[in-house]
Amino acid sequence: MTQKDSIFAEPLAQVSDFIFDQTVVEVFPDMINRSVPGYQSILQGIGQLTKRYAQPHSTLYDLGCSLGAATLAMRQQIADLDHVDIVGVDNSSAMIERCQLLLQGYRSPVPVSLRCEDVQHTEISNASVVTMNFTLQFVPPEQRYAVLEKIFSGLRPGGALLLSEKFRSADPVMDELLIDIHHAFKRANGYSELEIAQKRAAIENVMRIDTLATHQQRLRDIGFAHTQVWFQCYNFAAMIAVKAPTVGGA
Ligand code: GEK
Repeated sequence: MTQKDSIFAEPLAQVSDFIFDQTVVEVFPDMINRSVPGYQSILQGIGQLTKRYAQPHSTLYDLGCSLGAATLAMRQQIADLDHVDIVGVDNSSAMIERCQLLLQGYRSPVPVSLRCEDVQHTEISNASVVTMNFTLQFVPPEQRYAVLEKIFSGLRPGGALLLSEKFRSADPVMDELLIDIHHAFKRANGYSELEIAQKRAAIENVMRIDTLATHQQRLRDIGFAHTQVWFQCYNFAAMIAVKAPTVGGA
């Protein structure tokens, strides 16, 4: 079964930038469950929202799929739709290889194809649901608009983007509060001060987070007709952005 995450348990002479390699793959389910408040609730919500927004004869995307947790949550809800398939994308080959293996353990009429590539290069077309569950935060900030714009163009009318992100508060006092209570959450889940501090140092260059206002403004600027935060716990939030249905309902 899944191993316990102890990657940052011993003092490191120098903390390198975090990468999603084989070591991370081995502990990933434990790591994400103990680090992301509400992770399981968000997966459940992704399933429910997929059920509402998935359209027959369309493709669903899970961008930054890791070990396929969101892919599975989506797939469970669309088994009765005609001609749907899911594309899972991750730029870590270690993640994609393990994801492929894990998916083989589940039966479903819905085909899933996995691609090892940067989401910046993923072509999106005929999409009804696109999920980015804690992935956009790893895309360089200056590339985020282009990635989201490409998703918007590839969505069918009435389609939805499900975007979950760690965020920062624009108010420095409140930001400190959110960071503190998130660290308390990690401590309560068994991470030591050393683990929390070293993980923070490893991630700070690779994960540059936006405010919720930045996210929502960008989604509106791109053209999404409706946006809403549907889940928040501390500095973690899940949003939905919906592309307007065509007038006349086509
Ligand atoms: C889940 N969604 O369990 N292109 C493709 N993949 C990327 C990129 C990129 N540019 N940058 C990072 N990744 C999952 C959890 S984890 C979140 C997502 C976390 C991949 C990276 O390899 C990793 O697998 C994933 O995005 C982020 O529902 O660990 O905080």
